[in-house]
Amino acid sequence: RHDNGQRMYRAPMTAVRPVRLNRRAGLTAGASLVGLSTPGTAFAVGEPASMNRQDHAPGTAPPHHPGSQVASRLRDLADARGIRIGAAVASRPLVAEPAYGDVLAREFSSVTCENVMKPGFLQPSPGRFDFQAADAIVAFATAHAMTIRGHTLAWHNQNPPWLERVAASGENAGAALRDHITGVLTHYRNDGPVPVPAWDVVNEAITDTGALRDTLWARALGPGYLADLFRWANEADPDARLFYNDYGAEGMGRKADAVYELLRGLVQDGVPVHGVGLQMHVGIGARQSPSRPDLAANIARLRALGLEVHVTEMDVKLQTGTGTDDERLAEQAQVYADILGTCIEAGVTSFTFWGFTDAHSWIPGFTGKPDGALPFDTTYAPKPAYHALTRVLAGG
Ligand code: 9MR
Repeated sequence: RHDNGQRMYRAPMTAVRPVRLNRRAGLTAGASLVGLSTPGTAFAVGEPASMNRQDHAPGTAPPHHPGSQVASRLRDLADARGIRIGAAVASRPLVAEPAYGDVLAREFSSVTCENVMKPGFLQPSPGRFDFQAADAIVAFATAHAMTIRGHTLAWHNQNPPWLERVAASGENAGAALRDHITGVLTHYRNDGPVPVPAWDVVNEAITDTGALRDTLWARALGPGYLADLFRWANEADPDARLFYNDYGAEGMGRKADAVYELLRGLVQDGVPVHGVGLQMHVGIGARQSPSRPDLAANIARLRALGLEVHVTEMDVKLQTGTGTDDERLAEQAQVYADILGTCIEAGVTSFTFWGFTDAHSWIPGFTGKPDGALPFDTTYAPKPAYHALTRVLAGG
């Protein structure tokens, strides 16, 4: 089933109201940030009227949001360390909640579209590309001097039904995927008007036990398919930095070994792969996150292949731990700090969270339990994790 990936924002139709668009974000009236809404209208779902976006003129101070004031921004501290600090961005709150865009622009120097650059959004029917929602996020990023990580060209989830059918038929599957990659990277070419410097070309192609995952693309194109995808991407935009992205391959272990071997083979064969994304969906509690030595060793061997290493989707679940709320938040802060510190020492160049506020996180929808896995709480106030991250970035 094609999942539009916005399940957690759905609310009864009675709660749907139009909201004003954010001029500061570089959006034009009529742009739709919401994949499912009628072009020409953007909707906020289930927000109180007071959350409607209040525009303010460029160059003036953003409106005050309770609890959101901080001493030093993550992005300034990260700049000084030579690392990008990023967040995955959802389209709806960027339009509907003033604090969302304000904190995003204030704290982060990189954005990833949480959903809208996936094939189901970018090519909903054969040959008809729809870049509107993705370009709105790119425009926001550009307006705030942030870089963009493109995510993702090939995956086994969030494909449009027509592409799934083509892949299943086996006929013209390679041509369809190649056309998709070429269409997307041509739009986002680095010598064009909407450059996207880095792409997750392939997402999650290895299983938890280290085998090649049996996906629609592996079935249609055969076991050597990954090399072709990187070559097609490189042909479409020779300046794009091309990444392999996966979860559960951060520390040492069977899956990390398999990802390493895959990349070693690609590099050896001269395939244009430039980096690896370690997703870093981890948690508090025993064995819920990689140890510092394991993480450092894995990053070191990947870098020894000549690859750039990014952390691409970090969050730290609280539900995997025990203790009082304060104890769990302190443990979460320690996990964030340990991993960021290890990554900086090991030469990671970009560090992205999968969201940034607990108001919008995939974790509760996925696990069926409330959580709080991100550095800002639901009111956009910085949590202990945020302060721990700033201390690590400041070198303390
Ligand atoms: O956060 C995304 C969520 O909104 C979507 O429903 C989901 C669909 O599978 O994808 C989530 O993002 C995933 C990312 O694209 C790849 N790594 C795992 C992320 C969390 O599931």
